[in-house]
Amino acid sequence: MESSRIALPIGTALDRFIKNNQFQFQYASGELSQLLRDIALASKVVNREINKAGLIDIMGPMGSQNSGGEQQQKLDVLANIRFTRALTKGGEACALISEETESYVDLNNEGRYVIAIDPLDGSSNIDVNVSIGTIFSIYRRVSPVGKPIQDKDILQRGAEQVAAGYILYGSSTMLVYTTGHGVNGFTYESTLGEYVLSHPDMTIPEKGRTYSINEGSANSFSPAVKSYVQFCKDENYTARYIGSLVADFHRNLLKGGIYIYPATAKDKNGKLRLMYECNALAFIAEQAGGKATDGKKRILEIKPESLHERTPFYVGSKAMVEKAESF
Ligand code: AHM
Ligand code: MG
Repeated sequence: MESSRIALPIGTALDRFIKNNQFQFQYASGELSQLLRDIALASKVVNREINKAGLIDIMGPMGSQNSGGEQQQKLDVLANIRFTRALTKGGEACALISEETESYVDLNNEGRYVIAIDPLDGSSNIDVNVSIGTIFSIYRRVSPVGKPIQDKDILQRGAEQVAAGYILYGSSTMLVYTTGHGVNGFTYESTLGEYVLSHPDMTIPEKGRTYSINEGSANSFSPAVKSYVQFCKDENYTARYIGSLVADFHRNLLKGGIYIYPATAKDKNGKLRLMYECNALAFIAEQAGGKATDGKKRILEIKPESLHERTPFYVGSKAMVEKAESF
């Protein structure tokens, strides 16, 4: 794996980085590179809109619900429009799976890729100026181009991802992605309008001392999860929970830690969505040397039965996820 990486200096612009590493892709025709650029461009537009929230009327609820029956925020809808538009214009993606739409969107083109995206995750944090994120997974279309899109194109296992990433709209805006050759992080330089390489070849510490779980639901955790949380306390670990998956994941990626969203009484399969929340972060975690499971099974091995399926999620430092599993 290492031998196929080109080391580029910190400060390298995303475009150049993508171009220089294009040879790593199995089907190096430039389309995947273009897709990554389309996503990066849409994220800059979303970033600009997020930064204006509070000044113009884009905060607060939309008055409608998403695929999961949750309140859509105005920015959820705006972000969905921005990413859909960028990916439609680009023409490399033939279908789009989004948290914000009930069924997948057929883009009616010759694109060879299928995208699963949560355009704006953690959106309950928008109104209070707390970090939010975008999460995306990229798959190769399986059926021949030109024929109708089939279930097997859409419902692919996470292990089939050819690339995945997230954008964190935080104290600075970052894009972190993998194409299966390690993980690289880029920080947005707003005066240049460019993402620049700031975190090359990211690896997650084997073990950390931070656990992230919504303990407000502790009464309905399984005995195993309760015992693991007690273990974290006995070990004097630090509890950190932002309630924005991308932000919690990113912190743990840099510092070491475990993020858990287990099954609860309210959400029997956990709350998080396999296809556009868990798979991308699982791919990144593994590429960084970490681990992601549903408590028993590798997330990337789960065969989705439906677009919006949920799964319990344990992700982060390898030794910590294995310890949690042992409970
Ligand atoms: P969303 O897709 O509606 O924004 O929900 C996902 C978010 C995650 O970012 C976060 O980790 C989780 O929901 C927090 O849920 P809870 O408030 O139940 O702890
Ligand atoms: Mg979400």
